[in-house]
Amino acid sequence: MVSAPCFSGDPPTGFRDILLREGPQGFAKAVRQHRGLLLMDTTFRDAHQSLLATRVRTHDLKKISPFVAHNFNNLFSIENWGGATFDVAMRFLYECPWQRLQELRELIPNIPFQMLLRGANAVGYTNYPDNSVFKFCEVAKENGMDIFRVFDSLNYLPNMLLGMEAAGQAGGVVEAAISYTGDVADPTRTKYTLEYYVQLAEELVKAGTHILCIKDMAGLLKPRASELLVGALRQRFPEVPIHIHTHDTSGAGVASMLACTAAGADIVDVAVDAMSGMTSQPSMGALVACTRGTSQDTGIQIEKVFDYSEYWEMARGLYAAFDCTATMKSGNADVYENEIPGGQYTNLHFQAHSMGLGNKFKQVKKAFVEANKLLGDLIKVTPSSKIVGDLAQFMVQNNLSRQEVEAMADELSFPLSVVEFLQGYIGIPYGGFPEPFRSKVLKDLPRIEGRPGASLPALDFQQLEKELRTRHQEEEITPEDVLSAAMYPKVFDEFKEFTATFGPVECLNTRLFLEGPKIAEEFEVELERGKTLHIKALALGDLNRAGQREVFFELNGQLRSILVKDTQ
Ligand code: 3PY
Ligand code: ZN
Repeated sequence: MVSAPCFSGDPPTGFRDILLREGPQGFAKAVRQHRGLLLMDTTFRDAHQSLLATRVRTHDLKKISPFVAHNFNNLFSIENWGGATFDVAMRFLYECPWQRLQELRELIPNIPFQMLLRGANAVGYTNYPDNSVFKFCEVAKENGMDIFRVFDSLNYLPNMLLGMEAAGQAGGVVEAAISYTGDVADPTRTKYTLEYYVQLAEELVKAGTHILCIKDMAGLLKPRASELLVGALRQRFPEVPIHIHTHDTSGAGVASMLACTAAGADIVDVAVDAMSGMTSQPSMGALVACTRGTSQDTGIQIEKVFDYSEYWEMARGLYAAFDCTATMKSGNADVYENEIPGGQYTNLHFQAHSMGLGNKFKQVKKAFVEANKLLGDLIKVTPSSKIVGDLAQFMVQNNLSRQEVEAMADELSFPLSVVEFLQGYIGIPYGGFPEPFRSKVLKDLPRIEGRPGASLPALDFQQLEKELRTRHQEEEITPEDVLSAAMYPKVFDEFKEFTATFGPVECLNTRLFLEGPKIAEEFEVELERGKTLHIKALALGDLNRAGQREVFFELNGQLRSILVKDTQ
C-alpha cells in the first residue's frame, strides 16, 4: 500500500486566497507583481495523461492532497482536471470526474485549480453547441475550478473566443493558450513565425484574457526560440502574466523553461520529479534547484519536493501496466522533426510496440510528417493531432506515399476524421485548407463556413435530464450528470450501468481495483465515513456456459457469493 503523511489543521494561505479576495483581475495583477518564478504542477493531469495513459485514480490523488496543500501553498496552480481526464475517469476508472473535482477542492482549499479546456470542444474531441460549453464552465466553476486554460487545436480565433467567453462569464480566470508549433528561431520555417504568434497574442489580449499562455504541447520550444518568443511577448504586453507549458520529449525541457524564465515568463509548468521527463513536463525539482538563490527563486523547499516525489514513485508503480516506460526507454529529439504532441507520442509508441512492431513507430513518425504536409502544415494538438495521426496510420497501413495520396485523393476512402476536418467540422486552419487536395477528397460533400458551433442547435438540458432519469431509473440526475452525458453520451450511460451493477468501485484501493484480491486476502472498503465493509476472498467456482464464475467471499463475517463474468 502507498502511504502518505497525515495532516491536521488548516493549510497556509496561497494564491487561491488572493483570487477569492480580489477576483481574476486582481489575481492576475498579483501574479505579475510577484517576485520569483511561479510554478504550475501538472502531476494531477498532464503528467499522468502523458506517461500513464491518464489512469491515475482519485484514490491516489486524494491521499497526497493534504501534503500538497500544506507544503506547496506557493504554487501558482495545480492542473488537475480537463483534457483527457474527464472521459477516462468514466470510461476506464468508473469514477465521476465531477466528484474528483469536489473531493480535491475540499482537501486543497488554498491553491488555485487549473483545467485544460479545448475551446469550443470543451473536454471532448469535437465542437459542441455553444450553450453546452457555457454551462460546462459555469458548473466547473461551481464545483471548484479556478483557472481555465483555453486553447483551440487550430489556433482558430473564433473557437478560442467562444471558450474564453464561457470561462470568463462563469467567473473563472481566463488563460488563453496559443498552441506552438514550428520554430520561431529558424528562418526557413515561414508559416508559424514570431509575427504570427505576436499577432495572435494581440487578439487574445484585446479579448481580455487574464493570462497569456504558450502551449508547447509537443516540446518544440528550444531555448533560443524561448528567448525570442517570450522576449517579444514580454515587451509587447508588459502587464499581462505569461505562462509557459511544454513537454520534455526531446530532453531540453528544463533548459527551455529556464530560458523562458530569463526572458520574462511569470509561470512555467512542471511535474514532480517521479512523474516528469520524457513525454511529460520537465522536473519540478530541477526547476526549483536551478533557480534557488537567484532572483527567480520559487520559494519551494526542495526537501518537500523530494518527499512528494517519493510518494509518486510508489504510486506510479501501481500503474505499471499503463506506464509508457514498459516500452519507451527515453525521450527522443526526433520530436523536433515530427512535432507529435506528448500524449500522442506515447500512445503511438505504445501501439506500435505492443504489436511487436517497434520499427512501425519509425514509419508512423515519418508518415505523420508527410500527413501534416498533406493537410497544409497544421497546429497539431487534440483533436487536430489525432486527424494527422489517423491519416498517417492510413498511409502506413495502405503503404501510400504523400505523392500517391495526393494523386489518388479522389478515389481513396479516407478516415472519417480527415474528411470531417476538410469539411470544416473543427474550424478553419491558419492559411486555409489545402487545395486541390480538399476539393478532390470532398467532391460535393457539404462544407461548414465559419465557426462550426455557430450552426449547431442549442442543447435542451431539461429534456436531456428527463431522458437520463428515465433511462437510468434514478430520481436524482444532477446538473453535473447532465453535462457528462452532453459531452460523452455513450460513455456516461455505460458508466452509470457499471456503477449500478458493481457499486462505487472508487472506494477500492488501486491494486484491488486493477488486479482484484488474492484468494484468502482480507481487506476493508470504506463506503463512507463510519461505514466500512470487511471482505475476505474465499474461492472461485468453475467457468459456466455463460462465461461466468461464482465468486465466494465473506462480507462482514457472512458467507456470500455472486456470479461474475470472467473477462480474462
Ligand atoms: C489535451 O487536449 O488533452 C492535451 O493535453 C493537449 O495538449
Ligand atoms: Zn501538455
